[in-house]
Amino acid sequence: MTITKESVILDTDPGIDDALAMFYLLMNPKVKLTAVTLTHGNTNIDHVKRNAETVLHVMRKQREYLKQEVPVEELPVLAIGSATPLKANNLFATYFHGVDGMGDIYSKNSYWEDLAREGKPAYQTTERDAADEILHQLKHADPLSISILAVGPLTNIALAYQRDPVTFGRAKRVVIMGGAVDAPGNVTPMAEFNFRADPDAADIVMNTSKGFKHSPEGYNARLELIEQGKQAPMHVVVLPLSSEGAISKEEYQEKIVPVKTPVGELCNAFLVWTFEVCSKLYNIETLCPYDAYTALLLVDMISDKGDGKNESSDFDQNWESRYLDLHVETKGEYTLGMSCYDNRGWDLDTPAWGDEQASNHVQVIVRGNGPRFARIFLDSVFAVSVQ
Ligand SMILES: [Ca+2]
Repeated sequence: MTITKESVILDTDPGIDDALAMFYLLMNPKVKLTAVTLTHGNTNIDHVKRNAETVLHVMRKQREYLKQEVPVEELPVLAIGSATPLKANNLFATYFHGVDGMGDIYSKNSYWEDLAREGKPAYQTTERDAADEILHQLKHADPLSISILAVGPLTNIALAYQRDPVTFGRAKRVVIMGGAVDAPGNVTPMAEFNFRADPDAADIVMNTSKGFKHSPEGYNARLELIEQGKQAPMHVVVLPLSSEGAISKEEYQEKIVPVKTPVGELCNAFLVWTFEVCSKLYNIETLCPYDAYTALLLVDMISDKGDGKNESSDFDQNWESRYLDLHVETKGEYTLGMSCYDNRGWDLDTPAWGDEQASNHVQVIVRGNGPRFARIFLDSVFAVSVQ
């Protein structure tokens, strides 16, 4: 059986759960990770860059350990992106990820920083910034063949759209970890961190979904628009906050702590911090690596060619979604970054935000399968290498 492999650009702010998502994607046989584009977010862009480099070098070490060789031209491009949100002030999550964004691993052990100095390639470099790299890759690939997975604030994605909306529309879909829909926020009562960290960018990206139809007709209409050099509506998928996708302390101790591979060593170095913080801040003994959970969502969507028809039932069996006219609050004093939609029902006489033609059409995931995620994630990133 041939495996359907999809090109994926990961936009990310590592970040602990970002690092876990990176490892999951780098090891996944269905994914060809063509770029890792970096944004401010969990910590500042300099720390984010160092962390991404560390993850990619640890992945190089993992390949050496497993005696796998990947030619340099097949390694992902690493592109540095925006240091600040479009309009808002920077918001960091160092209380959760540590000042360095990785649970203060560098101050405890210089090994992690020294890895990048070994002089061996772990990624491809570019002079382009993140938004330009995204556009460059979309322009030079078949239309609707590259997916974007965005697991940080959406600044780079919004910039790519603003710089060239026609080329941006060539992306097959953009799958986003973000927003709190029908649930409280995490960084404020109303808002989830990634949407709150750049609400203007998040709203711009939601707006790219206007006119999207997830059907064979919708797919063909997108292709036609692209062929005519026109802007095509974007398939925007949002995985909002939920309590699903958790890894328990027991699973961590059983499946991760004993793992002595390069990937296991790094994850253990930062997860010690994470479980302490979860216990101290939230009085919970579980970790919800939302970014990795969203990476699984993308992998489950790969069998969909973009026309709403899944060849495998992984998505249909494990995820439930609704299409919402979703917007993001950009001006609120108490509600900045809030996910807003009309939950009074669709059959009202007046459209929710005044103009029915202007409705967004965002696919929002309302249910997943947390235990399945924990099993798949732990098996694919850690179990293969337990010695
Ligand atoms: Ca993230």
